[in-house]
Amino acid sequence: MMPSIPYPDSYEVAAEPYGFDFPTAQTAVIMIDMQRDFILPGGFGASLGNDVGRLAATVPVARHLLDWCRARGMLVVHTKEAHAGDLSDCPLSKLNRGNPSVRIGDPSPMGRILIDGEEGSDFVDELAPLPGEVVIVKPGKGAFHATELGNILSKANITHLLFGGVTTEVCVQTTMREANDRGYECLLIEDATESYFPEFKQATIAMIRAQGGIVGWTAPLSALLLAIPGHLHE
Ligand code: C5J
Repeated sequence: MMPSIPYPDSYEVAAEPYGFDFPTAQTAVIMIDMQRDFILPGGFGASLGNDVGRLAATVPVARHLLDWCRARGMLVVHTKEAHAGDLSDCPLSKLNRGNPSVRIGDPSPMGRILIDGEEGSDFVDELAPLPGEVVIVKPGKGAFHATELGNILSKANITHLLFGGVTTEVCVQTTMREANDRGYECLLIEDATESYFPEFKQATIAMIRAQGGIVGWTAPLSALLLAIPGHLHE
């Protein structure tokens, strides 16, 4: 294999399929859709019959990832899948898909489902954005589609992205693929992401790192924490 050209001032994470080099000044963390509607009992995900406890278990790991990145001055981006109250940004195809008994925009115990500004569409308390952090409200599964994310990352000179959030095979994977096609080097933090379907999570991780990292890299949070010397036990 040809040796890759190193990024200046970068650190290496022991990742799969091989080491992931990242320069902290050009790295952002993107936390995907850690919203009550997907994670808490009584939300949209639970109403579809999913075991939301699987997703809730990632919240402390996701918080650890965010805090670690915050402590290193990295750009922090939070995304939420949410629509305007009049559903003008929700295509009929999305509204009707799956012939659901409850639809986007319908009332629920946490307000109208996946409508921006409603209780259920907001972030779980532990992962609320801090002042100054970027919040992307996205109508699609991918965070680059119909949002300002691409412009924000290029203005900040970001080249590398760390990913956490839910669900692994839907919004996380879609956004990683969008980012990969745009030239970003992407690392998925394996224990900061989850799916309602464990086999889908495992398949997504395998797909990302297949063929020499066709979509990017994956590593557990512990490997990221070890990457920067002197900060082993935060
Ligand atoms: C889904 C998401 N699964 N955030 N959304 O509809 O992955």
